[in-house]
Amino acid sequence: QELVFATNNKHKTEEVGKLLLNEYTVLNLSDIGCNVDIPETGDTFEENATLKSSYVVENYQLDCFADDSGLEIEALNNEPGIYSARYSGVKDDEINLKLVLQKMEGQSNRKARFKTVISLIQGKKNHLFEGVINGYIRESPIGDQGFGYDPIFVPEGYEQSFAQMDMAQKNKISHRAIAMHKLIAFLKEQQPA
Ligand code: ITT
Repeated sequence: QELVFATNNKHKTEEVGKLLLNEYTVLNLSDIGCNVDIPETGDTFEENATLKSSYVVENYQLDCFADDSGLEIEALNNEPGIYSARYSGVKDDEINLKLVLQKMEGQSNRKARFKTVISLIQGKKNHLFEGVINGYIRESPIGDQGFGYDPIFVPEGYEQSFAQMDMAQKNKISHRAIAMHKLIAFLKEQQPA
């Protein structure tokens, strides 16, 4: 069965694809011929996830889900939050990560969390699923796997950053995996016995 995932982010597609393996084939925006960077003008993860899923429903008449996520850092009043993808003003993971480290210089409270909200639109109804993982921000980046802020985020109870984990390991604990498991459970409930 095919499932449309309204994203342009290849890393998200890969992580989500692995979680849905054997159950669904994931099609991202380019797979359905959509080459638009859907505007994220909302004030919350919920609103932005819904803007992305609704865009596909309205323009392609396909049921679809979308993921809006970000890093919330306690000492920065939960920034970058919904601005995670463009914290510095540009959509460049490396520059945005550097800006976070700069703002966190000398800061002793390193607590942070990653959050994902998934919006699934099925039959015109919007269903929201959330995933959160707590952790802390390192003083310097480490690791070369994953994407975004992974090299500076260490999940609670672990020594390694997300970027030092392979995808299978990150997928066991991540914010995105937690939200996806809720989505998968919901989809299973929908299927006739
Ligand atoms: P789409 O909107 O096309 O899905 P995007 O990259 O713009 O892709 P978001 O608007 O949700 O996605 O922005 C989330 C940003 O937060 C993303 O660009 C990363 O910098 C960061 N981020 C999200 N999930 C992450 C993860 O699992 N690991 C590291 N950084 C993450």
